[in-house]
Amino acid sequence: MKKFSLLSFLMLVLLTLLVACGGEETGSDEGNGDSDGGGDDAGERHAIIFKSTGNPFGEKLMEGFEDAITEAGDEAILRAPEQPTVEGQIQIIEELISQQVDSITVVGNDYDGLEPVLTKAKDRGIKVLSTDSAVNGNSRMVHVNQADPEAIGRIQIEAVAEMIDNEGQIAVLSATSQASNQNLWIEWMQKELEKSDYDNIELVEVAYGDDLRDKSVSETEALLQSYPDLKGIIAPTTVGIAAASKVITDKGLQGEVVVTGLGLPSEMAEYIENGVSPWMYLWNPIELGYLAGYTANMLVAEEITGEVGDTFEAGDLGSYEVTETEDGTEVLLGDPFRFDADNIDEWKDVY
Ligand code: RAM
Repeated sequence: MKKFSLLSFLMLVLLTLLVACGGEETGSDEGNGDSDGGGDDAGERHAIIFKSTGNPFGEKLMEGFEDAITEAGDEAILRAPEQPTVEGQIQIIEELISQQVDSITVVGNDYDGLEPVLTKAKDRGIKVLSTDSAVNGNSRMVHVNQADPEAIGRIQIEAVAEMIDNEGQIAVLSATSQASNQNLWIEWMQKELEKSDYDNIELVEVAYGDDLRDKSVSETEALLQSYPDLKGIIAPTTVGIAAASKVITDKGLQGEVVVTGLGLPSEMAEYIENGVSPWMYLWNPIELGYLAGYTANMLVAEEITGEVGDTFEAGDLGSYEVTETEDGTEVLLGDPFRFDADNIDEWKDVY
């Protein structure tokens, strides 16, 4: 009897310690998983890794992701390397694997480069998905896409063409040369440019500002210096478009060089108002993050598998379906939205 009580006591101590340790690892999880409709267990840990730190678009995306995860009573882990490199993301993913998180959502700095580490994560039972900048079909279970890449690419050429009256030199100021989202959009821009409507438009260079503000500024300055007749810059990155617009404004080149592309209303309002960027496009980064968080939760709850035909309700965002892409599957948020002088006021305080 005495022996039994000692054993029971030791087991109780061990159990208490285990619960305490578990609590520390999972942070301040509260509530249970019922509110997400997925019926999963509470206390899951869902991680998202953006391209790099200090990008306001990434912060909004992660804010939406965190909303979806905390609404479900789970813990969101928000990470990003300091520089937008694949190595930085690999290191973070290795850490998350050893922490045995339940899901990893990655905004890929490289399409193929994360495959070995993401395969390792999947082999350990972690649900893996990408959003915004896709990783390849072997690396992910599903991609949460902002909008159709063809539409995103083509509308930016249509926009710049209209702004420069279908004539003159244009350049692209992108993010990193490996970013799969920008690279895909640029491919569609190039396809759009093959149309005879654009015979008098010449794409002179694709420059890379790496989604770093200072590098985007110096790349814009270099473009202006190399191509004195440049008429337009397309920056399919929120960091690039704001940097390019600032350079054009500071140099007093309004009316001579136009800027368009993909921008955050909060960062671009002044340049839409001063005419440097007559209009631009984007989607709601908070909603994109929210949809990614919801999808991660659905995968962990095994409500979906990421296969074609899976359907689910993502809270206030409505219903979604998993569809096929060239090398995998995706969930699509919606259409890109145009921001111009008529509507920028409504959006500049939202994101
Ligand atoms: C930048 C990032 C992001 C992209 C937006 C449009 O903030 O490169 O991946 O989707 O721009």
